[in-house]
Amino acid sequence: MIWEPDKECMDREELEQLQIERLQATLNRVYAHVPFYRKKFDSLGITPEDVGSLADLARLPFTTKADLRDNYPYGLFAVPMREVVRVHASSGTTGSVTVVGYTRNDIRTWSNLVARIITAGGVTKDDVIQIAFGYGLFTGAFGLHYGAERVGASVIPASSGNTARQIQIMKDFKTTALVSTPSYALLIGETIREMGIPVSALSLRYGLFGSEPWSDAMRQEIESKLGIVATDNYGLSEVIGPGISGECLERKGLHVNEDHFIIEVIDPETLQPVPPGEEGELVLTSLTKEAFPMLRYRTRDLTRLLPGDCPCGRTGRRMSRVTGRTDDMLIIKGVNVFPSQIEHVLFEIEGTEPHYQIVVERKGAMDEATVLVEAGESIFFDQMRHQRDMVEKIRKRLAQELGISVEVKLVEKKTLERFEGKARRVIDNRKL
Ligand code: DLL
Repeated sequence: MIWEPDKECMDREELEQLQIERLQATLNRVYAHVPFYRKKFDSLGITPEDVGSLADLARLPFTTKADLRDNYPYGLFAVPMREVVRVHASSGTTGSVTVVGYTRNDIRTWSNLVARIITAGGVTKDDVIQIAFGYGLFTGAFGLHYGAERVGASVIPASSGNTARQIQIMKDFKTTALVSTPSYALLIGETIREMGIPVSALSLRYGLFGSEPWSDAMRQEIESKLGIVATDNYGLSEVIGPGISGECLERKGLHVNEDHFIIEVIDPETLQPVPPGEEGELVLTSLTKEAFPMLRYRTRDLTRLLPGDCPCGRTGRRMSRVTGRTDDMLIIKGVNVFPSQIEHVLFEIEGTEPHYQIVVERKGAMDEATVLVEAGESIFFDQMRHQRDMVEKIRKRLAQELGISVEVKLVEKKTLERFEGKARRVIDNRKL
């Protein structure tokens, strides 16, 4: 099922015409109402009228997290507060908090966009959907909640945490769809096993997960533990929250809601577009937002645009999973390392659990990285020799994958911290 076929299946020409019209309206709006943008345009000698085609977008300045911070809290709002009906804030994992706002119309748009993604993920009004994101300033819970109500599903606003209670609700209320971070879904899956509840006692069918990077291997693990079909969806509060892109059941990349956002992928060094299909930093421009329009926002997220059409019929271009953030990237001994590379290796190795943490220290002038890996019970209580072999195997594979050597330490099952929201994989103790 497609939520808005007339919008989601537009042909490119029609879509681009709509994009340029909406872009011009957005530029007029920010030029008239947001002094920050007007100043930037004036200093570059650009007026909204100069942007006559989508190609002209490249002449506009980027917006960064620092710009949001400098204008904290309401400096980038394009409407007076009396028109703002909701305020959210970014999680602030990488610095200070940024504040975003929505008009009544924005909430309507947002709900519709999330409804598209929920529908693409298989959920209909016949489903009972449990939202296990933390309700609050975070956009995840309210975004998915309103989208699910828009679809007409029965929404259980469980919020995150209290895992045993989540499972009780899931069982008693006959939840058919789960919404959470992938790491929390995994924890729920493990806890279900520990509680001795067979998956057949649950009614779960679908899982819609997002808000942090995860791999295909992690998807398989979650699917088998929960007996569901899991889809990935992406968004960020600075641009709207969830609702920017999501997978359909083909699961061949995340369809971008291109009638509401223009997507660019750039080289973060040169700031030029990367060749089609290559990985780079995602840059997003909102086309319909009233309270908090966003021009060429540098998300810091790494992705690439995927070629070809999707059999589902949606024509919105697809982006690959977000593999990490440019600012998540660790530079260890001068080599770029992403936590997702480590996750990838661990999933390949039998006998390890998909829980890991990377600890980076500086000893003298040298970086030392240790990957803590949870070992499955059979390995941990096995002979020392087996443990040593396992460590060696992981070390070799990581060295191949990363191009540097790292230490590996096996730890007992359940000793690494579990997360009910976004997982924290890296502990960087270097005072850089
Ligand atoms: O996490 C919005 C969201 C909520 C998306 C629920 C999907 C589901 P923020 O808290 O502002 O907003 O964090 C945004 O999280 O820039 C990415 O780095 C990361 N992120 C979000 N979705 C994904 C995903 C929400 N599917 C930041 N895969 C973004 C990888 C993701 N990373």
